[in-house]
Amino acid sequence: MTTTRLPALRMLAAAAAAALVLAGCGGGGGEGGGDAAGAPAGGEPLTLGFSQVGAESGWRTANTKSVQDSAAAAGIELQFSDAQQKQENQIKAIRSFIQQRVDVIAFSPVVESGWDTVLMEAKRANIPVILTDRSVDSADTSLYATFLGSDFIEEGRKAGQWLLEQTAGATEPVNIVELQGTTGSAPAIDRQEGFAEVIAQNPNLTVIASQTGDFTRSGGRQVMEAFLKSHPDIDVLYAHNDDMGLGAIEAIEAAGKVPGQDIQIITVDAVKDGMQALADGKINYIVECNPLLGPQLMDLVQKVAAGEEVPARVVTEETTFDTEAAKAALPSRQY
Ligand code: GZL
Repeated sequence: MTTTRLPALRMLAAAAAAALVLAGCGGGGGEGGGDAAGAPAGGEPLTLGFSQVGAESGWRTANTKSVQDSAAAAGIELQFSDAQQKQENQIKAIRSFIQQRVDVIAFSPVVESGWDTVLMEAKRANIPVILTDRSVDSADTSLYATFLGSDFIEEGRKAGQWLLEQTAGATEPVNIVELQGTTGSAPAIDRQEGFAEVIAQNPNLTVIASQTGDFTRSGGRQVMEAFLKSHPDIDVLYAHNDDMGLGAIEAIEAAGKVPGQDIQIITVDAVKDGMQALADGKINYIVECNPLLGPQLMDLVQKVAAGEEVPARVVTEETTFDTEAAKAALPSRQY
């Protein structure tokens, strides 16, 4: 687990920006939206403790950059911790943030379960918690102020809907293999649920194998190699993120098959490498999952720190891409 402070220079710049705003000299703006008033009444910048899942995918890298850039733009001092995809590291980081008496804690829970105890400790310490990207399965929703992130079930439905339309009228069985995200994580559970709900409308669509690739390229490649060995008749791959889909493409090509043609591929995220494979015809459809949560997160941080009401749920805007849409979007793609 690594916990990094913003380099002293950036912190000084952030404090200076906050001081300027406090002195009424600073303007609004900055990536965080609104004014850059990241400072509580005392003039000290707000401190945000952020525990990130890890650095497992292109999506995660873009999400981390968005959080870090937005904190700096909003004049918020960021204590950033990379949990390397381990829940125990996130729990340690949250306890450290509590000891440091940060103003707000935010995190993307690597899995849905096992958070009630540490969230109760934050509540007892009177430190508000914001869930970003992924949610938790705690029955007690008073343990966090709000959840900012995508509707993963809807993302799964969008992937299933595209396949349903592509195979309308098919009389032959359509054999699907599925690369699941991290076991126990909200996106893996929900993307599988949404996809299965929609493809159930066509009995010819069957998931013949489903296994976790842990959201990584290497995981996607290894599991796809095994799928190809045990299933010579795969028609479609549904991967819960681009990175696993890109790893699977390596395995498909190594097996002498043509990705996007012999095996149709649907993924989720729409990061640049995935969009390039889509433009090249190796992936057939991508459901976007927007990682640029930083500006909305900093706005929520300032509001909860000021004791303002915030919505219990903030859903991020996102779309879908086919090959033509990917070609059009690539030149201006931010991540
Ligand atoms: C989704 C996010 C997932 C991405 C993966 O919001 O939690 O984790 O889809 C990432 O690429 O690893």
